[in-house]
Amino acid sequence: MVHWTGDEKKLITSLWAKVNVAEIGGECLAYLLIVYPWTQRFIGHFGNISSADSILTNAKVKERGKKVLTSFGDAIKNLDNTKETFAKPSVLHREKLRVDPENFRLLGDIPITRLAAHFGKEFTPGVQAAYHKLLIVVSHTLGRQYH
Ligand code: HEG
Repeated sequence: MVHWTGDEKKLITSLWAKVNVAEIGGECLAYLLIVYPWTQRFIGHFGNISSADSILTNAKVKERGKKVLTSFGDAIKNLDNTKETFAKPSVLHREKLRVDPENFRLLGDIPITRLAAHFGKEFTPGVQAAYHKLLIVVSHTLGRQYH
């Protein structure tokens, strides 16, 4: 099981309190769909996603992205038990959605780039390292029901 120091917990939760989940969530999912276009096959009826611009402004992309980032927030509320937070979503992604867990890792790297863009110098190497660790834990935990 992963161990979080008190310092890491503090760094993560104090930045998270300032994160606009809807805005950054929408950006993260849009990035995933633009940078790794094969992930578009999972999203079905989203209307116009024919260009980077249309993806970045698509209301359904924003809505779904918010959902995913909200679940990161749930993990942050319960850092010592991410297993519990992602037990059901893990089964859902494997059995119903059939998402290759490699994709979780791809999505995991993107929030780092968006948080850096939004928070600039406030996203210090210490905060970034704590978030990087969190994202690896999230993608690992979400992939747990695959093994
Ligand atoms: Mg997944 C639904 C979390 C990556 C495809 N994803 C969801 C839901 C959550 C979630 C919480 C909603 C479940 C529900 O409504 O009960 N997803 C989640 C996380 C990550 C992730 C935390 C991050 C690593 N998802 C991910 C990736 C893909 C994907 C990489 C595809 C490439 N997710 C996916 C699809 C749905 C969800 C197709 C169904 C959404 C729906 O039908 O509303």
